[in-house]
Amino acid sequence: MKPDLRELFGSFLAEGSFEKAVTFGSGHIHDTYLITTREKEKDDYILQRLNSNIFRRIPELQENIERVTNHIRGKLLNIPGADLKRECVNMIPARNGKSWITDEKGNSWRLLVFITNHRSYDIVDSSALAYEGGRAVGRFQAMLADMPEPPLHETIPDFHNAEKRLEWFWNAVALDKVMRAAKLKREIEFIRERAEKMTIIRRLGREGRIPLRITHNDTKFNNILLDENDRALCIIDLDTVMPGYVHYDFGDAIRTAANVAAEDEQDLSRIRMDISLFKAYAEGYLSETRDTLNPVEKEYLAFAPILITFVQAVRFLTDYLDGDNYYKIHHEHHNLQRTRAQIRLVESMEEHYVRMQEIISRSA
Ligand code: ADP
Ligand code: GN1
Ligand code: MG
Repeated sequence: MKPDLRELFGSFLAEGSFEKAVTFGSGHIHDTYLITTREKEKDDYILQRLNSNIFRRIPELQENIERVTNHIRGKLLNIPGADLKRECVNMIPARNGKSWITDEKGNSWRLLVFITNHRSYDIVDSSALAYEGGRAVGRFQAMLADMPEPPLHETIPDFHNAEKRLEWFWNAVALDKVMRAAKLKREIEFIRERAEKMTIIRRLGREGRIPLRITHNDTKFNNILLDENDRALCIIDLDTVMPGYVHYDFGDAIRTAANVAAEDEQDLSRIRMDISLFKAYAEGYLSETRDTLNPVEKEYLAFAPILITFVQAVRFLTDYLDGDNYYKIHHEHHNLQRTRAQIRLVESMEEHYVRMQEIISRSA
């Protein structure tokens, strides 16, 4: 049975009356609806059914987002002319006094103010846009740098931990739950060949050479909303904001911002990393973070996109081997198509690696 979206909407202290609900966006995790209200002057809303297979502790997840959005709102209040409805995610309290509700089936739902007149891009096609994305992510990290104690909850443990991701991958290969491994020799070999060098960021962390900071951890470009002039407004999708290394955000952003094709492009010959998009993103990012990053963090920025794109390939392939339980898929072999696209992108990044290092060392 379909959820009664009107009734769910009524469980929150929103202004305006329900007009209609449509599914919205291209996220891979939650079920997201745009709720429009009848009154022109009232906000519209985003209603989300949270994916509790992936986020096991909804109260902790929501507490993180409450803290993060309150902190950012506090910063914006000190910036003259800041638009608090569009430059920050705003969660609407529920009638039960919390920031989410649980329906009779045990599903959790939350309501956000819809950020009006925004633009969102799955593919970036100009340096100006890439620069703006970099600036937004850098600014986001800077705004959260002075979050008071206690540390944020780890909403998905070991989220970007390459060692764990590889361990789970090899388990999925061994289990071969849906008998797909036999046809994946080339992809499995690609992962095996590179596995060892992908543990470097964790090792630097263990050795105390790079600090844990508060990072977003899901800086896919379509999680950055821009205004009608393509200036960054807001970073959304705050479920994974938690302690992390800056390389996670930098790498994941380049994975989407500098790829000239879609994340799941089927025609592999169309996939490549564009070095001028990389340069623009890096310059935007460093314009906000140059003074805070330590030399080792800077030294490994160029490697970060290779690491995160590799880990993304591992994650898509693990899900494919597991029978597609994690990411939303749109056809039977979608996770394999995504894996192959990410593998091709890693190869393209490897071809550009020396140039990427030069660009970072020049502008850092
Ligand atoms: P997922 O984890 O499934 O990607 P997101 O939180 O990113 O979920 O939301 C999915 C999509 O919904 C986003 O890509 C964006 O298009 C849209 N969206 C989410 N929050 C807002 C918001 N506050 N205002 C406008 N659009 C939003
Ligand atoms: C998911 O939520 P969304 O669609 O922005 C995933 C990211 C992946 C991305 C790949 C919580 O992001 O980690 O990089 O898909 N989010 C989660 O497209 O796993
Ligand atoms: Mg998203």
